[in-house]
Amino acid sequence: MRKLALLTIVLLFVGIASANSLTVDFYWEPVQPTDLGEVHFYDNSTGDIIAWIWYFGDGSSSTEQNPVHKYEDNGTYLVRLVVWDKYGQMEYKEKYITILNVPPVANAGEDRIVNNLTVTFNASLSYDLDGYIERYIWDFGDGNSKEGKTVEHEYEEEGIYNVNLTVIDNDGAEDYDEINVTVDVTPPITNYSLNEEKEWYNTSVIVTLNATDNLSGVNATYYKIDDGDWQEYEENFSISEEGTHKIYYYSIDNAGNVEEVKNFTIKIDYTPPVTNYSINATYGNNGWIVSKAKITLNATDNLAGINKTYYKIDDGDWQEYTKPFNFSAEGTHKIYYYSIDNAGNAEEVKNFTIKIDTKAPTAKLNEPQEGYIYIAGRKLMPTLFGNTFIIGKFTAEADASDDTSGIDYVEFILNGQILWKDYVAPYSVALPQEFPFSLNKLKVVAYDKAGNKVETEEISYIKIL
Ligand SMILES: [Ca+2]
Ligand SMILES: [Ca+2]
Ligand SMILES: [Ca+2]
Ligand SMILES: [Ca+2]
Repeated sequence: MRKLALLTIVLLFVGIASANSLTVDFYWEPVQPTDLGEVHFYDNSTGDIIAWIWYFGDGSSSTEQNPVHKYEDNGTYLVRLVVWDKYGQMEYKEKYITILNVPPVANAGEDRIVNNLTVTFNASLSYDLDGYIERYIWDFGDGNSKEGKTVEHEYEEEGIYNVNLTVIDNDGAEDYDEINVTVDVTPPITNYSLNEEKEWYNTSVIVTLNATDNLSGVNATYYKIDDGDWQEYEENFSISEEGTHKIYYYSIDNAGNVEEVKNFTIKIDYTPPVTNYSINATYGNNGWIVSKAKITLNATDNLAGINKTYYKIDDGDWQEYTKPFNFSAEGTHKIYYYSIDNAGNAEEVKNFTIKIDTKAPTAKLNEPQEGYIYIAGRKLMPTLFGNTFIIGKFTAEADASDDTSGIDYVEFILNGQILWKDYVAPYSVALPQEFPFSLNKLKVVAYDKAGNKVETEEISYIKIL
């Protein structure tokens, strides 16, 4: 019984002590909450608390010890916590909680490159999580500004502009974003260069294209050769096919401006000219010319055209051919010739032989001589009145020579008829014996190989036997 009484006293004491120590307090997390997130309230009171009532200040309440509450909007609210202990005591505490607005997020879009002075700006990727954006203010970077979610602005000139977007939400909070807008309305400029500047080439040609752009930079350069396909230029290329070629080219900048197509011409010729000769002259026999010769060189070229024609005679100097020339040197000569075209292609040297013999040979009837008596082929003595007598067999003899083409043959003409043609020196013929006591006339005609001839004077003789 005593024991029980002591326990009761102890319990009473503790109870009184607890009742006396009832305190109320609370805190919340996060410390600076927003209207987007939940707020965790924590009871921090002491005593034998058996009941809690939270008044959140926005009209709602909770009887949990550590409630979670979400505010619908930012603002400052008076939070009250009321507690009761098992002894019936009550305490309360009030604190102001500030629920913050969540600021908006501005989004002006990506950096842009445009090829039009009129540019549309769109801020629709901007947002405000806990409300809405009330104002969109654009600063176009050229001293002008405009308000609106989507706006259009016309720049006066091309350039790179720093565009700023300010957004303001329904609680007055702001955010900024900026983008660079490159306004480029000028196409790029492409130039070409060649490894060598010439009108005609006899080698392949290396073409280099170089493009520059004022603002946005060159995106790509294209070219095509003659009727070929357009291809993107990456590095220099060569043109090697013979002929006249047109190369077309242009570039596009990163804004999409397209340069007008330009072109240039390359002319390639690998083929040497062809020169032919012709000889205007009177031809005799055996290819011999028996007059002056006029020599014409005629050159043609497939593409570039003839630059010069040269010729030389035998071991002489080369000279430029300008017009047909006369040639009259006696004998056999070689004429060399070739041409060069305007691309520098030289023809292989060719030659032809020209043989000229304009001079008659010389001839002389050696036997018989006029004014002698011949017996059995032997010359005996001169006659008194210059007559010539031949008795018995007799062989007439002649000399003939030609300096240039040489003797072809010698004719012995007896009484106007060809008695004998002798092709081999010494030239001779046995005189006929059929007509005794006849008066005869004999002469010699010598021909050179070109067909030139010479006649000796006729001599007369009386054949006795
Ligand atoms: Ca907001
Ligand atoms: Ca440009
Ligand atoms: Ca040629
Ligand atoms: Ca001759």
